Amino acid sequence: AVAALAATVILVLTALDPRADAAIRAEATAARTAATAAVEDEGADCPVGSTPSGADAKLPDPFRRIDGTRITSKADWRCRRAEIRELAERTVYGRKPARPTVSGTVSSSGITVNVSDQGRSASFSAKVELPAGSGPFPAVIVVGGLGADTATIKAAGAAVISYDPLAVGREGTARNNKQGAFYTLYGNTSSTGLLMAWSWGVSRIIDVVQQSGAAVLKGDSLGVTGCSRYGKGAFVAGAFDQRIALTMPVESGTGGAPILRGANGESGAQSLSSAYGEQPWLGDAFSSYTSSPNNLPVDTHEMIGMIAPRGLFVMENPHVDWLAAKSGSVAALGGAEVYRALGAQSSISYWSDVQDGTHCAARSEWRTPMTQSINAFLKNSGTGPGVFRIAGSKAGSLSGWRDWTTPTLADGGTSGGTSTGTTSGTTGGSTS
Ligand code: MCU
Repeated sequence: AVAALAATVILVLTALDPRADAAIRAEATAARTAATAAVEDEGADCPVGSTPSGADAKLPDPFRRIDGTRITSKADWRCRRAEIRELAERTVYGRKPARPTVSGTVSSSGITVNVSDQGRSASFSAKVELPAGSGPFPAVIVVGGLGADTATIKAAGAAVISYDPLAVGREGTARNNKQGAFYTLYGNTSSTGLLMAWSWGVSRIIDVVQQSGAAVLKGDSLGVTGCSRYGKGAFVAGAFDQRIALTMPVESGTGGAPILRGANGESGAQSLSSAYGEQPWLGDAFSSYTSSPNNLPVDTHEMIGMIAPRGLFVMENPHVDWLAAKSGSVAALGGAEVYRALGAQSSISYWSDVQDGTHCAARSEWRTPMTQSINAFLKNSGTGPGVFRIAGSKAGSLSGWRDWTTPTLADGGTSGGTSTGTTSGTTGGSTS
C-alpha cells in the first residue's frame, strides 16, 4: 500500500512537473548520492596530527583543525571529519579496524556474515523481515531487540534487518577479556569498546548486502536504529560508516548522542564513570576522561557532524532524567551547526517532546517523522522532517556551550591545513 502511495506521489509530481518521472527520480538520486558515500570512510587517507591536550569546558569548535586553522570550504570538511573520527577513536570509542575479508549471504529471511583477518575468523547473522510489495527494498538495521518501531519501518516500505550486537561484542565481560566476533578477530584485550565493535558489525552487514547485489536489499539505501544501549550503538554506527543514509538513535543516554561534557553535570543523568563502568561500551582510553571530560579533544556534537550531511533523526525521552536528554539537545543543536555549514540543515531532526515516559516505547509522535525520514533518505522521496522539537523540561542552550561561530563554507576546493603529524586511521589492523 505504501509503495502504491509512493508511486502515486511520483505520479502526482510528474503531473505537476512537465519533466518526466525519470528526470525527477534522477535528481533525487543525485541529491542522495551526494550525501552518502560509496565507502565506509571517505577520509581514510587524510593525515591526522597528535591528540591536542588542554581543557575546555565549552564544546570544541567542529570547524577548527588540530593545527589551529579553520576550514573555509565544504570540501575541507572531508579531512576535518577524519580528524574528528580519529580523535573520537583514540579517546572515546577505541579503534575501528579497516575492513577485514568479508563474505556472506542475503536472503528474504536472513543475512550471514563471515569475517576473517590475519588468520582469525568468525561469523554472525541477522534476521530479515521484508515489507509488503516487491523488492529490492531499502532496509533499516535494528541494533538489539529493544523498542525499535519495526512496524513503522515496514509500513514505510523498508525491510528490517534485526542484528544481535551481543554476538559481536558481548556484555558482562571484564575489559581485559572481551568476547564476541569482533574480539575473536582483534583479541580479547583489544581496547576498542563494545559500541565500536557493534558498529563494526553493522558495517560488515553492509559489506555483505552490497556484495550480494540488489536482489533483495538495496545496499545504497540503508539506515540504522536502536534504543537505549543499542541507541548508543546505532549512533556510533551512523557516525563511523558513511554508507549509512539514515541514522536514528533512540533514547541513547550517556555514551550515546548527549554531549559528554554535559553528563556529569546534568541533574539525574547517568554519569560518565557509571556508563564507563556499567559495561565495556566505551573504549578503554575513555577511563582518563570520566571525571575530566573537559580534556576531551572532541564531543558528540562533532560525532553528529560526522554523520552530516546524511539523514539523522535523534529521538529522546525527557521523562527519565537518567537518559540525559538535556545534554542530548545540546549535542543536536551543536551538530546541526555542521549540517547548516554544509547546506544540509533539513537532514537533521531531533524530537524529545513526547508524552509517554516509558523507556524505549514505540511513540506515536515519532511515526510521521520516522516515515518521512525513511521516504527521504532511503527512498529518495521528499525531504526529511527537518524538525527540532525539544521538550521544555530538557532544553539545553547551545550558546552557553560554545564560543565559536558557524562559518559560511565556500562550495569550492580545499584550503590550508598543514599536513604534519602521523597518518593513521582505518588503514591498520591493530586495535590495541
Ligand atoms: C540508556 O542506555 C542504558 C543506560 O546507559 C544504562 O545505565 C541502563 O542500565 O540501561 C539503559 C538501557 O540500555 O536500557 C535498556
